[in-house]
Parts: sequence; C-alpha cells; structure tokens
Amino acid sequence: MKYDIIGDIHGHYHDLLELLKKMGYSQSEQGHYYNPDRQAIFVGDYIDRGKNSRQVVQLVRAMQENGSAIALMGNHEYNAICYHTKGSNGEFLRPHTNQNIKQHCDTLNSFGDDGFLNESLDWFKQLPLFYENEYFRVVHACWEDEKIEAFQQIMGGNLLKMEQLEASTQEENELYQAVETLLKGRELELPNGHSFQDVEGHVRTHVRVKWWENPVGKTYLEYAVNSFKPEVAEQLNIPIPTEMQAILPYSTGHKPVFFGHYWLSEESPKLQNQKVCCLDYSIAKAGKLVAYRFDGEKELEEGKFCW
Ligand SMILES: [Mn+2]
Repeated sequence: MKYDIIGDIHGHYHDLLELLKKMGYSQSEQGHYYNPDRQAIFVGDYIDRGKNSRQVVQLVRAMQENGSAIALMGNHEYNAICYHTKGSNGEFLRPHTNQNIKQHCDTLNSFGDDGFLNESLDWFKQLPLFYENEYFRVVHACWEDEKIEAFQQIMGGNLLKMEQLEASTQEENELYQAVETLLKGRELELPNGHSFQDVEGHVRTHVRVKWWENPVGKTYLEYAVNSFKPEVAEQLNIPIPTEMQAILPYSTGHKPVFFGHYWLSEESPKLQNQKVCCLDYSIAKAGKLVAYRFDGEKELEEGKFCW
C-alpha cells in the first residue's frame, strides 16, 4: 500500500482540492475523492483560520467514510469538542474567552446553523489521535512512546472516549498530559518569568520545542521550533538548564514519524531528519499545503514532498 500523508488544512478547501488533484485523486461516482493506488492520511486541523472549514470537513469525511483516507484528530478538532461540551460544573470545557471565540468564529460561520455543527462534532469525536502501520507512524503534533502508551492504557486504543473528555482537560490528570503532548507537542517553560508575544499577539511563557532533537548543550533559541523577532530571539539565546535537558529525542531507531502543527515557513519543505517529517507549512499564513508521498522507503526522502 502507498500513502499520501497530508498536513494541516485549516479551512483552505481550494488548496486541498488542488493538492489532491495534483496527486492523482479524482471524484468517484458517489462524489468522494480517491486514488485507486493510494491512501490519504490527514494529520488533523481541518478547521479554523481559513474560510471554508465546512467544505474541508465534508471532503475529508467523505474520503474517510469511503476508505480512501484515514483522518486523525488535531488540536483544533479537540478544542472544538471541548468548546461545545460542558463539564460537571456546568462550564464549557474550553472557556468562551474572547481569544477562543475569535479563534473559532470562522468555523462557526462556515458551518452555518443547519445541524452541520453537531454532525461534525460527532465526527470529530471518533477521530483517532494517532496511527501506526508496519512502515510509519502519524500523530498531529508529537510522538512520545511514554505518552502513547499511557493513552492506550487508559483508553484501550487510539480513540478518546467521551466519558473521559473532562478528565483530559484537567491538568493533574495523566490523560491530560498525554493528550497535550500528542495534539500540541512538547513545550519548555522559559526561565526567570520570561515571556514573549507570538505572531498573533498572544503572550507566551513557553516555547514549542524540537522533540526530535536532543536538548543537551542547546539554547532555548536553538531548541525552539519556530524563529523569532530579533528582540525576542535575544531573550531566548540562553542555555537550557541541565535539569531540563533530561528529555530523550525521538529515536532514529524507530519507524519514520509524520506530523503537522508547527507552522513551518521554509520556502521548500525539508525533512527534520530521515525518520522525522513535519508537514505543516502554514497554509493559513500565506504558506502552502504539503503532503509526503510514501512508497515503502525505510528512510524518508526529501524528493517525496508534494505541494
Ligand atoms: Mn495544530
């Protein structure tokens, strides 16, 4: 079996259509897109930011339900479920703060009020958080064996059971740690109360880190995934303290791993290394929608990106 692993879409329907056609997918008589020789795997984040979340969900869902794609859950689908679900104290599991409302409103506008929202939430709820076959692994943000095992132990598989949804939002819970890592990746708290403003103007006290690299001997700046404005970069140009270096990077002895989530901005897609491949190239920020075309190779190849 051959696979096309596809990065974060964020409501950019026309780019998705273009990419699928470029990779030889066409519409079946029933209307879903398929490629008879390949299976698509979506890393999640179908909604928010772009204007056409409804069409994206319809397209991906039709592919998944007809067996031409596997669709994983991204942090935006997880957030949407929590945004619309109340906990035992009667409050929404994702608070309706101005920032959260703003992040979700394009999706709500696109979904309309004809029942598509509830239908989609039901679909989101049964999306797996990770996928593994004999060749490779896929997750939205970070594959960490310990967290995958913890999730499997609690859930008995790769699906988030809704009776455990509230527990997954409670910081003291083991499940929270697992879901955070799988869907949002690893973050490192900055020392001495340092903070900075991200591209959207939100104040951040943590940086997203390259979990596939060894932090030993690196500065925060070197270990962070994204680049920063000069004044922020200067703040982050300090060594990571020894006690925070005890994190193991993704082993090159493992199967290759694919993920999205990280807002990369390189001109042409690059592998993180021969076993690690991020597919999020910021389609929602004037970037591009990227796929990796997998044909069974043991080590990943840079020539297999498609965009
Ligand atoms: Mn994401």
